[in-house]
Amino acid sequence: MTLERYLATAQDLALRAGAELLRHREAPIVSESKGVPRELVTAADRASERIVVGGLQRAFPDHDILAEEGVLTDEPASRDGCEWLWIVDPLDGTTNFVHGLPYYAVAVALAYCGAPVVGVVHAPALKTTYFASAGEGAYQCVGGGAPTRLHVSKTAACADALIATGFSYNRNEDGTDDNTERVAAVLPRCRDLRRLGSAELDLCLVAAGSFDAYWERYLQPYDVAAGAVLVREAGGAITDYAGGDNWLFGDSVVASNDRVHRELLGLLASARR
Ligand code: 2AM
Repeated sequence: MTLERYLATAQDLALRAGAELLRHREAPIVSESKGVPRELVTAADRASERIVVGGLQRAFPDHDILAEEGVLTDEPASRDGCEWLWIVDPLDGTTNFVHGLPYYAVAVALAYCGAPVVGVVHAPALKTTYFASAGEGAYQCVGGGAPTRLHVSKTAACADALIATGFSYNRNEDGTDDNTERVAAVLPRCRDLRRLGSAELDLCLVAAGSFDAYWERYLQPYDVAAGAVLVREAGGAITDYAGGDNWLFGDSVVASNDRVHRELLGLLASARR
């Protein structure tokens, strides 16, 4: 199975969609709520999605597509069945985009039999593209330069780790884990915490060795699929909070350089909820 053509198409579409996002940033941004308080959508999300999904439909008419805004697509019949499934976040980090922070990205992943095998995360305002495909390693390109190979950090203990997390839009809903207890459990035991606001970029920064680990709940497959390929190809680990494999379609994600994984899982589990 050669993934080269899939990776090249994903890179091309992510770059074109990223240019569209930058064009939208030049005009005032109008955002609407998606129904869940805080969760925003803009014309830029939809325009980016049309570019990526339209391009994928033309290039690979037999493949299924799961895209955040569903502009050109319906929910695929099966999300984790044994076929090719493209997973697209046209604008990950929408809140950053709306507020003028550069941590947002177009994320395009391809999964085979429910396992992501190609991932591209393009952050146009950072002029940085992260990409990986199964067995071929993880890379970043800055400013259109030559790709450089990525490796996770070698940090061996949470006490020396810079760890990222996020807070879900639905954190005020009854019975929802708002992450404050887990922050209270990890913060005293790590070097420091960061909250950048783009799950895909958080994962890429684990792959790049800047973050030693990352955790978050209530994400969707399009928030994590592409970055997960980067983490694994850079030598890292990705699991759910229980240390199992249900991180893509489940409701919790922990990614790390592998070395601090078990300790971080223990800290997260020690939280009061
Ligand atoms: P978005 O920017 O594409 O909406 C911030 O914590 C990160 O988590 C972002 O990647 C954001 O994706 C995602 N996120 C936060 N809450 C979410 C929710 N309830 N459902 C899906 N994605 C969520």
